[in-house]
Amino acid sequence: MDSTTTPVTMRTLVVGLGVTGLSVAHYLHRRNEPFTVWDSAPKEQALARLREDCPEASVVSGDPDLREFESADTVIVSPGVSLDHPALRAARAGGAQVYGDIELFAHEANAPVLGITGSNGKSTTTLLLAHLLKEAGLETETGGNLGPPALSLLREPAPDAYVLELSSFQLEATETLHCRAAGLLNLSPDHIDRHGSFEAYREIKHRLYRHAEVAVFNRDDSNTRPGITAGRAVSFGLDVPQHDGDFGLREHNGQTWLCQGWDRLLPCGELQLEGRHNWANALAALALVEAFGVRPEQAALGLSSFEGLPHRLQPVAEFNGIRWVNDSKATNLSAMQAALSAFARPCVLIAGGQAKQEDLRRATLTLSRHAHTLVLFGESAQAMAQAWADCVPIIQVSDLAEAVQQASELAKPGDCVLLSPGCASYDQYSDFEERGEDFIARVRDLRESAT
Ligand code: UMA
Ligand code: ADP
Repeated sequence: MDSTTTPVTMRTLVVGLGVTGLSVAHYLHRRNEPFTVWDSAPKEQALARLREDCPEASVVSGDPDLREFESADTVIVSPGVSLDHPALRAARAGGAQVYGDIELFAHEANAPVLGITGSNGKSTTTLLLAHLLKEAGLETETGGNLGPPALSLLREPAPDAYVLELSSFQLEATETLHCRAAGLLNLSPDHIDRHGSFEAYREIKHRLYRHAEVAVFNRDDSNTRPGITAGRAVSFGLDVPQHDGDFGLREHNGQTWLCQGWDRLLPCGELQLEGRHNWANALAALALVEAFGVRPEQAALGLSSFEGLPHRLQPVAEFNGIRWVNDSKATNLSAMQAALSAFARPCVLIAGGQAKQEDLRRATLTLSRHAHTLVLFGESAQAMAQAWADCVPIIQVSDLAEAVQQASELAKPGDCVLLSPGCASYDQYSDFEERGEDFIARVRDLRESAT
């Protein structure tokens, strides 16, 4: 899309009526722009909300009428709908501009934007960054992929900054987003079914750097290194930084410190977040905050009051000498490996669900170092058991209830039982939150029956 033109024209189609579609509808309604919503199977609740808030909108459901798409001028697509969808191909063939809600947001943003993407750690780093800015006395609006949708954040008077978590699905449909600073945390295979290959996924993630003033990258992950077209680059990593402006770790008096160049900022032990991966997230947040004009030594003061998010290495209970930890948000192998590595002692690991297209053998070394027993459940249990048979004792069960029961029998005092599935939840749950809540409820039942 041409960044100088108004993005919405007369024949506008909104594709998808989830939270994004509704936020787009509200946006168009406020501007008195006529539009039609298409959703293959809209939810009754979303329809009711649309009818109430935007009574002028027409809605089409079921199979798309390709002629409607061919004659559209503008199609605003929800992130869950692939740009390869036949209806969107028809729209492009007919000359329509096709883009997502973040592109609309980019045209409307009335304050600097800090953008965060990556395969893992986006939500944690986004909320940590917002927390640091707030502690520094700045007002932010925070959302995007972690919700609420970006367009719903826009307000007058403008906040000091918008902090956005951005997914590959959103970046794919974004052209002109200008970030004061853009952080790409890490890259490992994810959403390959949608993007076709790791290279395509990587390229889409790099779109965040395109109009960024400062590109924050992870020097431990060469896939995140920005190309020459990006703005000023600042790196973070879990080693000693080689340049004054970069972020990393230093040892001092027996403690590991977060630092920038030579300057020590905070001992890692003062973070409430567990695991070295969270040190990386904290360093990325500091780099982004600095790009916004807050001094890292001031921002670091806010790090220790951040408690982390539910379902990410969330402590659930400790009884009979056993710790139970919920990391249900680990929906890919890299997140599962990061979680396992966060514990000093080997864990009983509960894993499984709907596998992503990943090479399971990639996790064998971490499993043999950090798990003493594996309890596998869900659709992928059989494939995982086969791939990991020679590195750790395995028990296969049918669901999480059974997994918790088995884990309680296998764990010894001093152990940690970790739910870090390494898989999506959709085979047995509606989302990772439902899976995590189920785990928490079962662990609490167990604790009650144990006391
Ligand atoms: N739909 C169709 N045709 C299709 C596919 C979907 O009509 O081919 C319709 C569905 O019937 C449904 C609507 O589209 O009514 C849903 O749209 P959506 O899937 O884009 O979902 P939203 O509710 O708009 O939520 C989206 C993000 N969803 C996805 O990327 C799949 C949410 O991220 C995000 O929080 C929200 O926008 C606000 O920005 C979720 C997610 O799973 C949490 N993200 C992925 C992840 O984190 O790994 C990328
Ligand atoms: P995202 O929004 O990218 O899914 P979250 O912050 O919600 O990221 O964390 C998702 C999962 O990834 C959790 O299981 C968490 O423990 C793990 N995780 C968080 N940060 C990292 C990181 N930097 N590297 C690898 N795994 C991480």
